[in-house]
Amino acid sequence: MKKKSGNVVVLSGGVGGAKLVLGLSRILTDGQLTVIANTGDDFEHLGLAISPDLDTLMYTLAGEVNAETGWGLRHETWSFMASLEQLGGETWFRLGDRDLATHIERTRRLAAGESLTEITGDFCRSLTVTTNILPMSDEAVRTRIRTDNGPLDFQHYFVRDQAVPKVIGLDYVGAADAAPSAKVLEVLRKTNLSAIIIAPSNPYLSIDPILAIPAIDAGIRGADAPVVAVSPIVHGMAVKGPTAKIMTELGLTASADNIARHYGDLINGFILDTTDGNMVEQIETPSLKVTSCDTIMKSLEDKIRVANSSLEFAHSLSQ
Ligand code: FO1
Repeated sequence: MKKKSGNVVVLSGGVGGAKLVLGLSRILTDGQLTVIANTGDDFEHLGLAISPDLDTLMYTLAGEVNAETGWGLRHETWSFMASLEQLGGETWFRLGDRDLATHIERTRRLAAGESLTEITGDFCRSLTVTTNILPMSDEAVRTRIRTDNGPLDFQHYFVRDQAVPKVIGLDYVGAADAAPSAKVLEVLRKTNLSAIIIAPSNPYLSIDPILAIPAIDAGIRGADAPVVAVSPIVHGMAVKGPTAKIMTELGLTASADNIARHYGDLINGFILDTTDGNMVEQIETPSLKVTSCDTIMKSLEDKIRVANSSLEFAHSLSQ
């Protein structure tokens, strides 16, 4: 049964965050859930405007995502890639034939002067996605990874180089001067906001680019709702992707307590996995409440269960 509570805002990257967002979308009513999505991974490739996290969220909520990869579309075909390879073109970033339509239409509309927020809203409506997916900004913010091989643009680091180079720092180019869209500011200012949830996405690659936009960080701190983060580290390992590797390279132990420390006083609540339950008391402070649950999200039931736990925990913090 769908719940009637206040509005909920989620900060999310792509694949990992989309799982929690899908769970939340199944228990909140239409219009209650807004996702502020990372666009630091966006790039221009083959002349096309690619927004991987927006598309992953949209395809996941539309039930159209490729379940094996967690990104791209199901029932995909790859003729374009095969022909491009024959011509000697760049094929390290895989764009499926169906997925191409999204990038081509987005590129056309951006060139015609429409905003990424408007285009994303229209695409979601066309795919009957009722969750509000908002790009963090309509201005370009680009995550750049400082590695022992020099600086790399996000997708070159993540996909082309398979996250192998050693990370020595991260920059969110353009973030300090970027304004969030009016819709992002509006949703953070709502009086009936019941929770702001930081999805178990990679803090460095997916959440920090969002928080690096000063008005978003200030908007979250000023919002009338508890801020709860779900740990992406379970028992010293990343549920997905290079979070643990990056933490180690940055000189940190990959552990749930270091994730909580990373978010610092931005969060009021922290959810770690049951296997890290022994850390609850160690992390808890008068201003940070900590709880544990099974955070692994494989089935739809898992996603709904973690979504329910996150909402109940957030609501307990505002009592
Ligand atoms: N990830 C890969 O590992 N390899 C790819 O070739 C790839 C292509 C791709 C195309 C469209 C899209 O929306 C996402 C795509 N991704 C691919 C995923 C993406 O690089 C990352 O998962 C996110 O940027 C990190 O959240």
